[in-house]
Amino acid sequence: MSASYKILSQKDLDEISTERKAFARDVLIGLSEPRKWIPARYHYDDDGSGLFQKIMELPEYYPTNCEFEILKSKKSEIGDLMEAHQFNLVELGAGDGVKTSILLDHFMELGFEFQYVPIDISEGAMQGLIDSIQKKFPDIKATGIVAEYFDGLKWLGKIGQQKNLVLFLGSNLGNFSAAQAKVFIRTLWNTLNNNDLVLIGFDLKKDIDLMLKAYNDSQGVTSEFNLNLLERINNQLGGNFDISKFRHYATYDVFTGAMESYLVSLEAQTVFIEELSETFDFKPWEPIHTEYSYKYLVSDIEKLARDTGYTIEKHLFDSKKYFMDSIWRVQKTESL
Ligand code: AVJ
Repeated sequence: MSASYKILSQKDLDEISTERKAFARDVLIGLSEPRKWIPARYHYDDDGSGLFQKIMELPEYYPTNCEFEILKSKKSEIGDLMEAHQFNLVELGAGDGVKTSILLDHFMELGFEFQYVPIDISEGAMQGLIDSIQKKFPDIKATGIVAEYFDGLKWLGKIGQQKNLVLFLGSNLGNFSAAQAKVFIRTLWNTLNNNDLVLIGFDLKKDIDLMLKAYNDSQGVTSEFNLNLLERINNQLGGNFDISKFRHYATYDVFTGAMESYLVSLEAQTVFIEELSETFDFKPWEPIHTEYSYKYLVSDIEKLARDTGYTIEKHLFDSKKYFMDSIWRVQKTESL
């Protein structure tokens, strides 16, 4: 094997420490509040991203299977919308890109000249993605960006007047509250050009038992994924969480329409986090909130599009109507 190099610049090092500092700050804030919480985005260190890839292979985790079906059966409807055959195919929260490869394959067949720009917060996931893309599609031009969504959008805003199709698959938007989702989608609108397209995956409201099963899988992978947050605190911030003294708990809030995930302390305990020089007390059965996954009605989705300056091109459903990929067009005319 030939030697391989990795050169880290001061900028890379700054970024590593700012990401760790942001994590430390958010953990300090979240664990100091009377209702303890940790932002969901911290699930996705390299280990967590790997565990989420395992979740996507679970039979109970229907969103992935549904979106696969949609992309496979509706890919030509998506291709038909790309009148300009030169564009950037931008993907927010790309992960392993397995679903996206259906579209990459189709667009290659159609002879489109596009650049694939996956954006993901995990460098490990990005490395895996770029490797598999190069293997499957040696002719695709791809530029991977390791960044969180808003920083990724800043980059997108700088690339100028090119036509863009932005993918936001897998109900990643579901982690945002209605207010946060609106801000995010409008920020996306700001960075895009008139007539650009976005394709957003929404998990739809459905039978509650099906949703509960998807977030409480029989193999315990979702539990591992959630508990990995505490491992990450131990590894990156010098915490001394005993993982066996917490359990994963996921429930559906019928008022807000969100699946909610928690880590529940099984006994009275005190945890020390070196990086914060701070201890945190847990009462028996005290929860840490770790995630919202909002479920939508079609009417909620249409209102969100209207309120943020898009027109709806197409709603693409799976055969069971559990999930929807909705395609919107950026509208920047005087009529707004
Ligand atoms: C990656 C945010 C779409 O909310 O369904 C899966 C993450 N959490 N199982 C979701 C997740 C527990 C997932 N998203």
